[in-house]
Amino acid sequence: TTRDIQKTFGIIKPDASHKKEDIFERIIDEGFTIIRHETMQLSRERAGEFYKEHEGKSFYEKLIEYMTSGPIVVMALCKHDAVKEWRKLMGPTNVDDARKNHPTSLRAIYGKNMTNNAVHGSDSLTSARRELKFFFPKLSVEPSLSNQESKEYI
Ligand code: DGI
Repeated sequence: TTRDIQKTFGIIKPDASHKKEDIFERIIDEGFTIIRHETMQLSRERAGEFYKEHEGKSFYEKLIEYMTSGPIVVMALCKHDAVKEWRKLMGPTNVDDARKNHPTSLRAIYGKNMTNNAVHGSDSLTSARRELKFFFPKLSVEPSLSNQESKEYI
């Protein structure tokens, strides 16, 4: 069921990465386990591959510029229903909407505008598996695990 322990993938984007410690604290307060985290610089090539579904869209160039403009923090997160829960903690893509309607979300607090929106999160279990593999190739990406089993994987 969706209450099973899941893994999801998140990014703290370039202009929130200096707030990494505050954001980690909030993530842990919300009941997530940060299984892995790594600060890195994304190349244009890797950014393009990661965001290939958006290639050709009006905001694509801006998005690639932004994501390669400074260090990012990639994270493997674990919780019950982690995919949905992490999206909820992030808040909506549009920071104005986040501030108005989800004022305690990470995008409301750390986001600046539609492009510079502080955090990324996988939007489904399928993308979580793809994105975890992309950044953490050695991590097991079982789609869902019972509490009992999860001990062996985390
Ligand atoms: O999953 P999300 O990050 O919430 O949103 P997404 O997968 O649809 O888009 C990926 C990122 O691309 C998003 O975080 C910000 C950027 N983006 C999406 N739609 C727009 C956009 N940026 C601009 N400037 N305008 C858009 O309409």
